[in-house]
Amino acid sequence: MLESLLPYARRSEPDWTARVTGVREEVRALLHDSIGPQAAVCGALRAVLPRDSVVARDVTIASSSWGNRLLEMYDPRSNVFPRGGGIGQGLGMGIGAALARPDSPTVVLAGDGGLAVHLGELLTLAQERPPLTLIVFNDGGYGVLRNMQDRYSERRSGVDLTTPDFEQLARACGLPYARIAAAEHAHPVLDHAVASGGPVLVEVDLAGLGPMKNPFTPPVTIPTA
Ligand SMILES: Cc1ncc(C[n+]2csc(CCOP(=O)(O)OP(=O)(O)O)c2C)c(N)n1
Ligand SMILES: [Mg+2]
Repeated sequence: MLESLLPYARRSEPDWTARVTGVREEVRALLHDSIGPQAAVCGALRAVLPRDSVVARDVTIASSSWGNRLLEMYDPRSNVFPRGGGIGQGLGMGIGAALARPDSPTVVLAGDGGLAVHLGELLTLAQERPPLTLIVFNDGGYGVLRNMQDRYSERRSGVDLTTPDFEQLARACGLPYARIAAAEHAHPVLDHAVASGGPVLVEVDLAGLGPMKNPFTPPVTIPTA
């Protein structure tokens, strides 16, 4: 079969690999730049995590903008994301992964809104105490929907939510807590949390950390009246 195709085979462009590598680097640099201070969280995560760590992600801006794109993954089995797009499952999936792989630290990326949907899983985390760092990106609501409403509609509705005090919530559950409120906190906080060998709730205070260059909106079509 292959032999019969040989007469049609052509040498690929000699600099093809270099061009592809160049485009990849360019796209990654653009993305890195566009996510502003969250790039520090992305970089710190990869720096402190072993290559085989599971990173389970809920459907939050941190996942859609960089966790699913910029954060390097080395094995499909460490790459856990709910393709159906439902919010709230990230922590449960991460706990499952962490209990299945107790020798490697697991990280969960969740938004404050998504975490609220399955908040009871915090108690599972507190009970089972796997080596899991739960990073909650707190922007006080459904950030991605807020961005879409700000861009495409005249007013906001149902997107600015009551969010718990995560420090008190963690304390009530007997979970260690740490906060990232500036880019320079990312590395030491995550290093400490991952090295602790147990569960930690890390809150990313997005108001403190600062905005992305462009508010993230997903590539979806909005139906018009
Ligand atoms: C079960 C479910 N309900 C609603 C939605 C619609 N939805 C998609 S993203 C999102 C906002 C999630 O908020 P949060 O977890 O705080 O992440 P943020 O967008 O603020 O980063 C919502 C409500 C969904 N995907 N799944
Ligand atoms: Mg949010």
